[in-house]
Amino acid sequence: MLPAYNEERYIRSAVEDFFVDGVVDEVIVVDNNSRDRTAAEAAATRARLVQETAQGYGHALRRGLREATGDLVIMAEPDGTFVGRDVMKLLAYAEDFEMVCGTRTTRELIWQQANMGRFLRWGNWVVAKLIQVLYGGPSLTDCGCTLRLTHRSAVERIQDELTVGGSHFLPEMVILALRHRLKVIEIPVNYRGRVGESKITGSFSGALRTGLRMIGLILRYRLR
Ligand SMILES: Nc1nc2c(ncn2[C@@H]2O[C@H](COP(=O)(O)OP(=O)(O)O)[C@@H](O)[C@H]2O)c(=O)[nH]1
Ligand SMILES: [Mg+2]
Repeated sequence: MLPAYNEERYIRSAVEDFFVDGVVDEVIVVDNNSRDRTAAEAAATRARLVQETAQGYGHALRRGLREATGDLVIMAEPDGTFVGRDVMKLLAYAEDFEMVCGTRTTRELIWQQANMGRFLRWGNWVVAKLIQVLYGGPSLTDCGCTLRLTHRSAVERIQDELTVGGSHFLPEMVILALRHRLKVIEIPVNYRGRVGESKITGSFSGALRTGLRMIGLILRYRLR
């Protein structure tokens, strides 16, 4: 499932890349009010196109989680940063875990053009450790990796409790999974350079704002 906001340049390639032969049955593109040709480009692919009008990364992903019909639901981004064949790595753990999260902070898998410099890498790591420590999670080293696999049954357990519509959505999913005692694991995935403009972590202020919102969310859930 691919959330898309103005991703006309890569959406077609992304759909093809994630239609991994023999394992992926359905690709859903959630168009989130794109003002470019994203919807038209997606309509020309084998993907199922749905329109989410509530604007935001979290809104788009939550819609995708509701739309997906398969037993295993994989989220990714249609911007060239993730590699379709990494789906196989997620699947390798899907038998033993209900949520398999990717991490983009493994040095060997950060490509040269990737937007994962020292600040983002350590920032993601620190916020992930906060989740790990406060919620008794497995080893977590990235709080913001969209590429993850979740069993349909696990999605159904947490779906109605998801509240975040913005860019800080991902930690909420993990926290709810851990609170429901679902089996969660994190594994290294490739992280490449982006095609098109980054709308969240592309600027220092955007990354900082998202990070602070994540920390606020993580602390608030713990105090409840
Ligand atoms: N920022 C943002 N991204 C959205 C929205 N709706 C869907 N998306 C998608 O969410 C993903 C993350 O955004 P991106 O610009 O790649 O942020 P980055 O990964 O931090 O560089 C992309 O696939 C976007 O197309 C939205 O309203 N805002
Ligand atoms: Mg991205």
